[in-house]
Amino acid sequence: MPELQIIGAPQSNYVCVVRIACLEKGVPYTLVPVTPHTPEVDAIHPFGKIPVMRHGDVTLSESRAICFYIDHAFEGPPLAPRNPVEGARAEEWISLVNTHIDPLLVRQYLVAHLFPGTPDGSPNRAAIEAALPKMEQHFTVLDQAVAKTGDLVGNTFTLADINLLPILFYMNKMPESGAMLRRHASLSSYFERHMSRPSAREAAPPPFPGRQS
Ligand SMILES: N[C@@H](CCC(=O)N[C@@H](CS)C(=O)NCC(=O)O)C(=O)O
Repeated sequence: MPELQIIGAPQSNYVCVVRIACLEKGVPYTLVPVTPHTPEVDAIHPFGKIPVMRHGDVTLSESRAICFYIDHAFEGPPLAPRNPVEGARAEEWISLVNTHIDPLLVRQYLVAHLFPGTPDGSPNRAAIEAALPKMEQHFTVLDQAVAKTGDLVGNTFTLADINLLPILFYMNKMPESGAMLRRHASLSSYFERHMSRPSAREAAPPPFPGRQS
């Protein structure tokens, strides 16, 4: 069996997603920790984004496609439910996370803290303040979604949860979003419980180079 390579910096929430997927499935992998737009990445992703994957002759970009491959090419517990309704429900959440939650919570809010582009490197307060009211709405939606069973879909940990967890990991670290998380009791206990999974602990994003947290 050829080596499965997950290519991308471990600080990326999407790299974290595919690493958790490998660990939950029980698939051994090697992490190649490179940043976006490096030759290893550009050779596979048409827009140079991470993660990308290499497994023998198979190369893939996009976290959802990589997770599909991990879930279907290997033995192990299903990451996405095989039941049509629950499978569709998981896809619904993955899409909501990728097209709504990540753009607001990560690309707008987190980036305004970590890569603000301000002259003195201080957080971009305008971008943060603009994000907060919309984030409150997102946190409420997620809080209600996990209130009943403690999972996004059914009562098991699925690929939908795997997609959300790395984003919550970063939200927990930032001041406004950390306080927001703690104010949403169901989401907060969901986060604490799933972060204690061995897969989530092993794949947790390390600090960005040159930063403390
Ligand atoms: N839709 C992609 C998104 C991947 C993505 O946005 N990766 C970020 C790192 S978390 C990236 O490569 N950013 C560099 C860029 O946008 O140029 C996926 O699901 O894999």
